Amino acid sequence: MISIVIPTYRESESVQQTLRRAAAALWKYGDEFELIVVDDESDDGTAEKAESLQNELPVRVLRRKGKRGLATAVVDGWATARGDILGVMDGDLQHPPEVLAELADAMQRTQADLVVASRYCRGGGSLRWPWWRRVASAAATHLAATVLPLRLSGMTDPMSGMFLVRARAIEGAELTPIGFRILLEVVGKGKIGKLCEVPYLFEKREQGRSKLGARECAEYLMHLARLAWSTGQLRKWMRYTLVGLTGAVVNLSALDVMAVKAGWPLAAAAAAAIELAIVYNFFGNWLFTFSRCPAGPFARRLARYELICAPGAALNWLLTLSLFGVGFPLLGAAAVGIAADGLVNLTLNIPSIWKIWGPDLH
Ligand SMILES: Nc1nc2c(ncn2[C@@H]2O[C@H](COP(=O)(O)OP(=O)(O)OP(=O)(O)O)[C@@H](O)[C@H]2O)c(=O)[nH]1
Ligand SMILES: [Mg+2]
Repeated sequence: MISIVIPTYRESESVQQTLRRAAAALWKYGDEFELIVVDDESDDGTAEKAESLQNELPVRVLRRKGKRGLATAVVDGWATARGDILGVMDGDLQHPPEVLAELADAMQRTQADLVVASRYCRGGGSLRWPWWRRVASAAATHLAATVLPLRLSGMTDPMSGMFLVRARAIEGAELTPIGFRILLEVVGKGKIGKLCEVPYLFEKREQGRSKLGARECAEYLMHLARLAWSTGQLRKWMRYTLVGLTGAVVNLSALDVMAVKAGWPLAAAAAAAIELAIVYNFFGNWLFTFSRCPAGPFARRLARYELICAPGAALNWLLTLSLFGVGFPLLGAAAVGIAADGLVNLTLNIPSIWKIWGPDLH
């Protein structure tokens, strides 16, 4: 049985159509299902409108009193669910309800534990969304992938609010999300083996009002930080930072020895020092940060690491040479280069860099 939770707050204009279309899609799919509307005391009659469909559709309405929050509404809804497959979707028609059938079909076909409707995999997208929402969404997605690279590896849309998960995958997991993002909590705390994604087009909101604001953004950051801690990725982050900092010392010392003490030409010394630091970082992270990662294939992993680090390394080299050229002390110039290199990798490359030490590290 499939249990779909639909969290609502002031969605009286769209809730009935959401329920009718969701039910039609799941009837067509063929499996038994229930739709659970979780409403937080909407004062526009949302709950009543949903309840009025209870005789025609398999709908239940859970009215929460004195509580707010999308993600906790989903957890409370799932707690009353009878299905072995749990799901969630918005009640404002931004998630086309017909996609539910595609998710169910994909789960059955692939036997995945989690099937996510994604805007960012091939074929997905957002319709008529203002540019600033697109940028904010992409930035928040990248941030999540950067903070939790191991858990979110292979997932293009970790912010998605539409997905199905097998109940057994989150059985016993204590889900205590803050704010809007329930999927992060599921992936962070559940035992998700196989993941599958289905592309979909996120619609523009036509009715009602958005509940996403500054407060939800702050809660998102808090939620990410808490998940980084509880999934152990914060510890890995600390180790990764330590390797990076000692790698900077390797870079600076090698430059000093080669350029100053041994008198190598600066361009060659800087390149060699940077390369030495890259190799040091690779082995440092392999042994210290990701101590349980699989050993091989070694050369390919190192080659991939070198490739991803190349743009940052080139910037490092250029800055070292040009700043020294305009009068900076050599090690000062190199320190600026190293900082810029680190920043490039931190902001753009963490998800792909961490993958190098194996996709199944936790
Ligand atoms: N029960 C419950 N539902 C909520 C709450 N906040 C939002 N929702 C519902 O969660 C779904 C998503 O919220 P939206 O405000 O549409 O968020 P969004 O889709 O990210 O943002 P927009 O694109 O601006 O609509 C909708 O069905 C809302 O009614 C809440 O505090 N409690
Ligand atoms: Mg919405």
